[in-house]
Amino acid sequence: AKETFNWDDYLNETSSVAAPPNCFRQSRTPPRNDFKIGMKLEAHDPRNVTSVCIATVIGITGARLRLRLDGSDDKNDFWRLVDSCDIQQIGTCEKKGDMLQPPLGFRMNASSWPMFLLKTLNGVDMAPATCFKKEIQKPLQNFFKTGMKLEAVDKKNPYLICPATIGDVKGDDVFITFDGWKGAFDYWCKYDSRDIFPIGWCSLTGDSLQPPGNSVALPKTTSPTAASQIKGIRRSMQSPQKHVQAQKGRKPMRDKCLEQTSAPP
Ligand code: MLZ
Repeated sequence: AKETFNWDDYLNETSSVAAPPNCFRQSRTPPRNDFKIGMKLEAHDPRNVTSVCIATVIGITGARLRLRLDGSDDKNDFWRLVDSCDIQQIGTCEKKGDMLQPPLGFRMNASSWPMFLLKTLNGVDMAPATCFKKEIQKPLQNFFKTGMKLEAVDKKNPYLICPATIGDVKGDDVFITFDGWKGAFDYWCKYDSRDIFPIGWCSLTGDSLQPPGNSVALPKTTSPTAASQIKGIRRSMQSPQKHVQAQKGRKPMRDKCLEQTSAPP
């Protein structure tokens, strides 16, 4: 899907602007991902953030890790950037005089936790300190403006990063709306969320940016100019691949019909 979506064309077609990089709490050059699958680390339990647990790297995607807490099930995997402050080297917790905790929903009897932990840490492939990158400072204030485009994690499908638009701004909060999904995946977050990225992020990290969805939410009262703009966008979305390529020398953004509403997962 990566080749089929092009930000420059999309910004043109939607007459919109990208959110400038200084809006985001993300390093300008995405941090290098030096982790390997199977490595273990300490992570804050997303369901119980005051507890620090042992986690295993289950997958690697761009600058993010797919993590699973040891002793938890396979239904609660979560994704963290390699420069997230939610993850640290094994031993950090103990150094601070804290204790490693069983994850929420520990599969076994609570009394078996000490033995489980001992076994888990025995002969483990610990992620070395060099894997953990420093989280950058957050921007001094919320610089986002309504209408700016960005790349954002779909919280309902957190392995996906998708084209999005700032739908609203309130104080330190921003409303993330996903292009072409009629609001089904939209959410509010803080401007310094680690789940939102400047455009071009995925192409730098090697993540595959999802193309926008197929449904265009039409404004209730459509001005003649907006109407013709939408028609233009629709035309470019509907054009068969060969036709668009011949015409503009690029690939279409999507091949399905716009009217077709894709169901949420
Ligand atoms: N399972 C879903 C994924 C939708 C992802 C949308 N992201 C904004 C579907 O294909 O319907």
